[in-house]
Amino acid sequence: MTTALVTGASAGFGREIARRLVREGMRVIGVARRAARLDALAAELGASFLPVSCDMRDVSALSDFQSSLPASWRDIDILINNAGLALGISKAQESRWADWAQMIETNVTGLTALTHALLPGMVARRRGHIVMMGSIAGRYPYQGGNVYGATKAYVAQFAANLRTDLLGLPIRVTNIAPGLCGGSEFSAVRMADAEAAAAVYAGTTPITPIDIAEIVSWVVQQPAHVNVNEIEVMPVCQAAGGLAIDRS
Ligand code: 8X3
Repeated sequence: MTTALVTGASAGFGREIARRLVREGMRVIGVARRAARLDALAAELGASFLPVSCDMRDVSALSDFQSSLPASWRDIDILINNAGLALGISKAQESRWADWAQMIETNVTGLTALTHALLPGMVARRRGHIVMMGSIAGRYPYQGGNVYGATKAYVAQFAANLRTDLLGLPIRVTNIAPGLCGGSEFSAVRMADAEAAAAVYAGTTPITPIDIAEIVSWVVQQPAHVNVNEIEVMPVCQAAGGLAIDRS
């Protein structure tokens, strides 16, 4: 049976991806900080779901991750690097260092540490698929995107570089770059203000976690010789804007 590990599994994309992969007949290890949320998901998904409470900023726990699992769960076939967050929408010059540091620690360092920990096992077993949750913010600059977008640009380039290093091995790597998504805690966490977060979605029909889970499910179930390098997805109501000019 295929074993997938999903980070950020307690809510939003991660929870929906976990549900979907279990429905597709896989076993899922769900990683998140909030143990109670994971336990609720475990109650829903049963024996096919293993909840593991871990903070993506705890690099030493991530480095030893595999050895901390029950022996029968250690051979991880699919890693869904979903955990990540945006904090703040201020211009760079007005941003808080603590926000930047937390985004880098989670979106870059944690993701990289877990990937580093799981890669050798995938190589030894000659079986694996690493799926990154990137963002359109990693490609298109927008005001207030500063460090969040930069972390997602890292994720996209890390995925591309992994593909290059893994050439010759049957291990796949995919970067998924979603645009405006609703139905998750993303904007509430970013804005720390429920009203401002709700306003992000006013008058829109955003992508949902179910849409993302559908894409992940499709990507990981392609024939073994097919590697989906990257998927960029926006809701129909969103498009890239233009360049900015200061005429003052
Ligand atoms: C989420 C997409 O547009 O809020 O990564 O940066 S966006």
